Amino acid sequence: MKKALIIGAAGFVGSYLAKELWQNYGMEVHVSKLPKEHLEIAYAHVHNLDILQKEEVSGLLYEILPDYIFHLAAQSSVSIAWKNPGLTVDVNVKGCIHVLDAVRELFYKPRILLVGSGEEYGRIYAEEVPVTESNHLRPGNIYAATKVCQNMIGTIYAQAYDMDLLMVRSFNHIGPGQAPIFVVSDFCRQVAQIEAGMKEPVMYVGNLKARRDFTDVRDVVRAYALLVLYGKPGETYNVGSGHAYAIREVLDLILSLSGANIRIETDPNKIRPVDVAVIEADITKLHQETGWRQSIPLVQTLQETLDDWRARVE
Ligand code: A2R
Repeated sequence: MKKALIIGAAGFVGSYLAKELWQNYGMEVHVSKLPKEHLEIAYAHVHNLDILQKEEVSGLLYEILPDYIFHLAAQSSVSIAWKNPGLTVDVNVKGCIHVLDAVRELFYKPRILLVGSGEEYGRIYAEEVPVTESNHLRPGNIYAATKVCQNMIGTIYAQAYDMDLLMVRSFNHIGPGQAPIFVVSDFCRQVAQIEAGMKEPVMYVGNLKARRDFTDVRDVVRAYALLVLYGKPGETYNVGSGHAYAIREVLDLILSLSGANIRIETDPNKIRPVDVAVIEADITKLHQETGWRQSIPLVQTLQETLDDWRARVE
């Protein structure tokens, strides 16, 4: 039985990935969380780990001896990265180096997937859409810059130390359970609160013109699993739907799922200092090498995310 370790599993993606690996691949699944976090997954072994402590990373790897390592741990909020760039650099760059060095020092070569972001492309010119993996990287925020750095360091480690390491640039992933600092979850929470009479019937929104590539988190973790099985070492893969929607279109879809009469207002706090107009993935490489295709349509994800918030606000 293959063993998988998911580092940083108490966030949005971790438990979905654990389920995918256990249910569809029969792997023995180990997950790590920060000591302060709470995480219970019936079919996974849960471990405490702070990736800023290199010895802790090495200790856990020797304890588990995983075949596959999924590195999800990150300070993944763009807005928190503006407020706390130092922490974001520490966790996303230094923490990643700790993981890579700990793996490099093992007596065998597990396969590692480093999870990056579509934000790494930053400003994408019209003629570059949809964006391929070889596109220029022009990160427009601190979070994106740290993920570019992670990708570059990963590429160097793969070459210099012949490590079995792959990287992904994941575009916006959405679904039930996501924190409301992300746009779809935020909108669904506001609608659920309005429906429950907990909030005036006004939605506060940021930049509605930005176009983003949204994929259901369950499709995203399916891509991660396929990539550790079929991807090529040293390579970077876009993971996205291949289609960008304006935030306005997403908002309208969510509103169409609710009977409530809702007014829209702009909240200046939700407008980011630098925003990128269009982010859309070219997913040819992922599809050609793994056969992956999006399977869950956007409207289904929005419906399930809204229903999840309806249950949570109750
Ligand atoms: O920041 P927190 O308290 O929410 O904890 C996050 C955790 N994390 C750490 N884990 C170990 N050592 C650290 N020093 C450390 N700092 C933060 O990593 C959180 O529980 C987890 C990452 O989960 P999320 O932020 O929810 O990311 P998500 O959506 O699961 O995405 C997974 C990956 C991330 O690398 C994103 O940047 C990328 O996909 O898009």
